[in-house]
Amino acid sequence: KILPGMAAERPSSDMAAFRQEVKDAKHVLILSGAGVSAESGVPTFRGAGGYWRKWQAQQLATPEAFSENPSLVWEFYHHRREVMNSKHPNAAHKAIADYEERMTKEGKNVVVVTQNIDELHKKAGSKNIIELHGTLFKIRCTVCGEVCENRDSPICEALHGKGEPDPSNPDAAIPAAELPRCGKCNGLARPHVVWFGEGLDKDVTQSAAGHIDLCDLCLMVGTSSVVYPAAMYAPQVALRGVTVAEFNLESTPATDCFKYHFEGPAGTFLPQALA
Ligand code: BV8
Ligand code: ZN
Repeated sequence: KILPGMAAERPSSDMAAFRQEVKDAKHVLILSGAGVSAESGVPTFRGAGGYWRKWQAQQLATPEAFSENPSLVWEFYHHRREVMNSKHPNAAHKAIADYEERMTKEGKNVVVVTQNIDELHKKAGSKNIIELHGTLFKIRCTVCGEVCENRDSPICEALHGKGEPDPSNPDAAIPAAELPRCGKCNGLARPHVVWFGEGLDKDVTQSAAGHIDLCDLCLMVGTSSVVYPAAMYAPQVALRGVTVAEFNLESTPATDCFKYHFEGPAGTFLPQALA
């Protein structure tokens, strides 16, 4: 779809031209989705990786699913936490972190606004990160609201060895009393992530909005642009007439809004673009 005032021609794939814009930029917004972690072996939400047992993520990542069956939802998140024990940042995360380090030394600004909850940008050394949808490694009390970091593996005894993705695995049906509990009031704890139907933290959306309004270059890496409000951010930047470059294996509903589209693995193209 061509938004008003947008260049109507197809996005460019001229890396040399884009690299020149990277050199001139002073405030860079890097938006990322599951695709930036794909080459680290972290399953994306689409395609085969998008299933756990017989469900898709968006059927389990909801407050309704959690209140109906907290044990099943905790198995899902416990599994995703455990998976991260053996996953590491890939060349795309590293290129982004190295670029931020260089730009900071030159007094310039780079911020990563990620939809991912896997903390791989952090592990790669990125400092200026906004986690739009929270993180796998924080839990929040459903009673008193206490948020705390939790990297325990397993997060609790009852989940030890549970959460295997194969559909033949029976649901663990863990009693709520044995699920992760709040360290302060012993209330039932939940993953500190944003589920479908839940609003994003207002401080998070406000700081993201600041970068959307101030950036002079935007990269959109490994996202299918289907989940809102994150899917609106890059088109909003493009509407300001600021250059947006999309890095993805395929075109997305947002591709035509952007000045550049680099089709291929982020692990290949980001190091080229940001070197
Ligand atoms: C809200 C955390 C309101 C949890 C996530 C109908 C129309 C429009 C909107 C809606 C609608 N019905 C409902 C909505 C709203 C809903 C929404 O957008 N739904 C979608 C499905 C239509 N949004 C919400 O509910 C949001 N909240 O609107 O609240 C409100 C407001 C105020 C007050 C109260 C309520 C909350 C959404 C957040 C949900 N949480 N994650 C968890 O992870 O478990 S979303 C989750 O899915 C991710 O965080 C991410 O955002 C999304 C998946 O998208 P991607 O990251 O893009 O991943 P995906 O697999 O889809 O794509 C990967 C891409 O990478 C692909 O394009 C692929 O080609 C590419 N790729 C793969 N490999 C590579 C690669 N690219 C480069 N290199 C590679 N190697
Ligand atoms: Zn509590």
